[in-house]
Amino acid sequence: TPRAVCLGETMGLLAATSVGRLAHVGEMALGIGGAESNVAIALSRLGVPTAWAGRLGADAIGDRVVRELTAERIAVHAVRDPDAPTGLMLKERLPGGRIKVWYYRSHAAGSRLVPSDVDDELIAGAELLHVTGISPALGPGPGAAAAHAVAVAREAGTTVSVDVNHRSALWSDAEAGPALRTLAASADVLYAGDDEARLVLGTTEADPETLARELAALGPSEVVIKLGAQGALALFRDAGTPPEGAGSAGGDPPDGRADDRTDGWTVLFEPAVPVEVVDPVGAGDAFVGAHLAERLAGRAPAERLRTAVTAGALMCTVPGDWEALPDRADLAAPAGPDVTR
Ligand code: KDG
Repeated sequence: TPRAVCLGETMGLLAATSVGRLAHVGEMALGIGGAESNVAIALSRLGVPTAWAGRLGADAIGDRVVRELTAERIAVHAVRDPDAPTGLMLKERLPGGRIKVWYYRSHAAGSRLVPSDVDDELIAGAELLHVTGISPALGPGPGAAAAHAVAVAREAGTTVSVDVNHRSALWSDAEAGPALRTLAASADVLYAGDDEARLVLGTTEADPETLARELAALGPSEVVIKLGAQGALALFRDAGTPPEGAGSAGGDPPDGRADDRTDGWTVLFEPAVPVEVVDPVGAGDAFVGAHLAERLAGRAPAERLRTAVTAGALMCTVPGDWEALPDRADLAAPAGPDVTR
């Protein structure tokens, strides 16, 4: 049985193979994409038996999604919708390394996900449920399905992980703010970028630690703020495993990490691994998947954060939303040029 369940929309992904406007580009490479299935792939590659749940068209792209996820050893729990196609996403590669994403997903199968599509037993039998703010952005059905999955998880004692994942192409900030706040409040583990944290909180506050503390006040026992090229900050309730290097003997925290234990919460900072960014899409999912995998492996918060930052950095160095997601061997490999022996 799966230890983790990721619920959301997975689409066909057409990525331009050369730089230029889609008005001119002649060739696109076909693959699949979806934030929640990216996290599922990350978890699976890091050794966590994982399921992905969602709704697909009864079409060839739907078949492609099933094949790819199955090949990643993910248990696919998909409703196949005969009346709607699988959604599509186009990636345009613009000069200067900028990547623009075009969605063709309204009225697609994923937007027609409803609570009755959710397999309650699958979620109740797992240790972790992962959902994102993309589901409520897709419409009331997927939003209700995610909320239902979260309710089932909470009832069963399954840990709820939420990545805010605000998609401004899908809904306005004004609509998203309150809905994302409700979802965030239902999480045990919450992931947000600093901009997303401000949107959820309706604040202009800039300091990541304050953002994390205000998000934790909504309910989560662990909040992770993704700071992109800066790194990441985690705030967690002390009840669990003490952070690495924070034993009763005291001593200085490891380099580059702030360790501030007050009021029953600990805050940790992990700087980013500097890399040459080729394609940042999927880096956030790599980060979240790696963090959750380490959590399920019982690793201490500092190690979770370090692995997450490493996985996110690795993902930035290659094109593709998920293909480069690391396995354990990739994470253990030393940084530097690849040497073929
Ligand atoms: O996080 C990467 C995702 O953005 C991508 O793979 C597709 O789910 C996706 C989305 O909604 O943008």
